[in-house]
Amino acid sequence: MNPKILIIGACGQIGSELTYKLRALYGEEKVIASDISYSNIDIVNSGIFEIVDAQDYAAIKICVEKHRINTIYLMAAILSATGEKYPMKAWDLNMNSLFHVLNLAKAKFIKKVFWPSSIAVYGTTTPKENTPQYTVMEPSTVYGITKQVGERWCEYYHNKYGVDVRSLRYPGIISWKTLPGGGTTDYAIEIYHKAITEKKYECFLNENTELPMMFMDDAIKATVDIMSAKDEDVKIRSSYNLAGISFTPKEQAESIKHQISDFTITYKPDFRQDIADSWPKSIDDSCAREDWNWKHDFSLEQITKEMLTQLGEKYKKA
Ligand code: AKB
Repeated sequence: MNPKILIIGACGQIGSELTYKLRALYGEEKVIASDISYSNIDIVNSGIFEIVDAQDYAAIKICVEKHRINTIYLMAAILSATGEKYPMKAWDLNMNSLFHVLNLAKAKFIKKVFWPSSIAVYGTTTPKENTPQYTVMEPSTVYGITKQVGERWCEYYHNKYGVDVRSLRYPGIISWKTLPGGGTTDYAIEIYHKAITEKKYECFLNENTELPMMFMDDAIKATVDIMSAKDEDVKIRSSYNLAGISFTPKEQAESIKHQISDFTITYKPDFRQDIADSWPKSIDDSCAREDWNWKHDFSLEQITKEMLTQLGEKYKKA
């Protein structure tokens, strides 16, 4: 199948980079970017862009029919930290948008769906080290609950209605092009911005909070790989564990100091500490590695080098 793609939530951190990558792979006219507002002017100006509210079934359907879309990447979501401030908003956006897209696939308006899940599906009762694909899942955040419930629905729509839905449990994603919004892992990006602009950073998690993380290039590669994998190789239709590396804020600060020797970090944990404490420290992603040959590339040192170089140039130009 030649993909004709709609990205919902294309202005966000992952949606924007996915838009650039998919356009490079399939051609500009094959990838329609959409979001609820014109919040990322680079994306708006980079090709075909439509205003689409992810909670409006009719609006998504009109866009699908207008552009003869067969594949949707649903990247719109309220993340963990913002979800705790606006629980019902998070529930409504994260669940309604998923049902709309799954129902479009069930009704055969589209053929394929990508929907991101997260390490937030896990909770305090989950084994923390090398967390297995199948284990106890008792998420304690609204975001985590929506992702866990969403996974169940993805699997249900696949088993009951034959919907080709594919999903990954993203760890914290580190990138320099578009800022993240409202996640617990956002500190791991802010730290690089502050290292360049102020040479110091006050971290909202404590120094030994170890979390699973990944560079954006790896996350995009995983997304493209699972979507282009053969149908029979995608054996898990809830969501795949996905891992890159794991580190603490202290370890990340050390890696920054290798390049900016006078960088300093202080710690002032806030409400996000409880969220981070409920998540795994590291992830066993052997199912993804076995089923569709997933492999990450970027180490912490490589991420730090790339982030400081790219952001350094960005701030120089600004
Ligand atoms: C968040 O921190 O909420 C997200 C995630 C891990 O899904 N980055």
